Amino acid sequence: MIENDTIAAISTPLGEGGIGIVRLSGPESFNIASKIFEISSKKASGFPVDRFLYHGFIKDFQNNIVDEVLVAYMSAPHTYTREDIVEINCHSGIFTLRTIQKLVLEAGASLAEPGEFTKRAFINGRIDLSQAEAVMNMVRARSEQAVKIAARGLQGEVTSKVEKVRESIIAMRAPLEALFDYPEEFPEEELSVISLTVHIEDLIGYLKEMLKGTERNRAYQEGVSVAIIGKPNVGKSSLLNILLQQQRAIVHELPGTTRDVLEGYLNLGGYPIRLIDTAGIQGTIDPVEKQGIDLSRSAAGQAKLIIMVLDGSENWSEEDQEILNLRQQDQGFIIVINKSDLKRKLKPDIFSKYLPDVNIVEASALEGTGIKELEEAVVNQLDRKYQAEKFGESPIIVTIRHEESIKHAVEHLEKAKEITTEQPLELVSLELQNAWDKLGEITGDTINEDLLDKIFKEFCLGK
Ligand SMILES: Nc1nc2c(ncn2[C@@H]2O[C@H](COP(=O)(O)OP(=O)(O)OP(=O)(O)O)[C@@H](O)[C@H]2O)c(=O)[nH]1
Ligand SMILES: [Mg+2]
Repeated sequence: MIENDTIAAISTPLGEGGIGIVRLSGPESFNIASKIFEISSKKASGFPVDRFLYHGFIKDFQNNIVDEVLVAYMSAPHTYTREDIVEINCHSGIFTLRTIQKLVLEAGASLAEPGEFTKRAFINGRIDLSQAEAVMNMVRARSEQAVKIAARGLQGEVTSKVEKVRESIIAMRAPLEALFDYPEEFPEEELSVISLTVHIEDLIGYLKEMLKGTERNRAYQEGVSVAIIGKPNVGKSSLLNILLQQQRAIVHELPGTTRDVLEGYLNLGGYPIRLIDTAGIQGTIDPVEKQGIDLSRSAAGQAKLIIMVLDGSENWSEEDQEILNLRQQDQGFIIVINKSDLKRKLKPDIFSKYLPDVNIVEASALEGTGIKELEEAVVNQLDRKYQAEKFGESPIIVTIRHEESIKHAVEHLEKAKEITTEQPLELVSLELQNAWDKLGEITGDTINEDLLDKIFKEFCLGK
């Protein structure tokens, strides 16, 4: 599966910045780069010396200077892709980066597909598939916790656990296979079915342990959506702004100010949070407002946690009751009684009646009181939802793909365990083989080309 062409792409974000990098990988990397790179020092003997930085200029084919750059050449196999790599460090301007990319393509490179550098690292055996996915998780990490989980994945923690189980499966299958191949030499009576069953049970336990905390790790990695809902004018947008510490949404004394779903990102207790402000929910005949309210309902439906805002200076209403009914069983839920700077009208008995166990925070978005308490309530609810144990001791399965493979492997092992008592042992061996295959999908050892392509397509360009 070794690919032979030389690929290139801009590997840093497209935007103004100190440095931008155009990266090449493949056997022609150096030849291609040298067509457009003019080294400044005439004394640079032996160019290119492996892993040295060379100062010089990128020139187009009409000999015009495009940019002043530093170029590094790294020879195979000790590189990210295990191929020859050239990195052109230029000034990070969109036009400069694009021009240099265009020049290397004209000089013979082909444009890398998203994730193709990492795919080559996988194909060439430098990393396995779970490590490649950890690379993507690292790039996307939006909190300290997410970085820690990705770093553990990068070091091959998932792989080593999975490989341990796969080795045990091989060890279990060996006597079974010997029995099928040489029945005279290995009489069936000598095979301990009981010890086989115990072994399989151990593996099932080990794999199930790996699945614990999956949802939480995914929450750290992918973030959690939290929707702020409530009647018009209760202060939802004011709360969004104060939590985000920026004027993200328009706040106005007129009810029905927010018409669309707005969102912003923040970090609370290690959770990257997508905070969603919604249009105030009420009965309306205005078609635009109606559409906004439909969006509010659907945002509420998709959120992991709902913050329902009430205006403490008003009484509980039927509309509040309707909004309360949007809450689903598996969602976290917090009530904010806002406008606590005003005279309180909302009667406390309403909560004992409708919301006996609910988490209530009193706040004033105007004066900034109760916000810390609200943040703590959010983290508490998420910790409870994801059963956060002490971080670091937990397993690190993050992706749904890994989770599915492990679950399937467990199913095969459970089948294998069942049939050990009934025989035939050929079927036990087959189920063990299936479990082994399923686990191999995690490391990429047993995976088909289409799935591989699908995984790497999700990577960003230049990675
Ligand atoms: N006194 C007081 N006024 C507040 C407080 N929070 C918000 N307000 C005011 O209430 C009005 C409505 O605030 P918004 O944040 O726009 O309310 P909203 O819930 O987003 O309203 P819609 O977008 O119309 O659904 C504005 O005039 C705010 O200044 C508060 O804690 N105390
Ligand atoms: Mg609003």
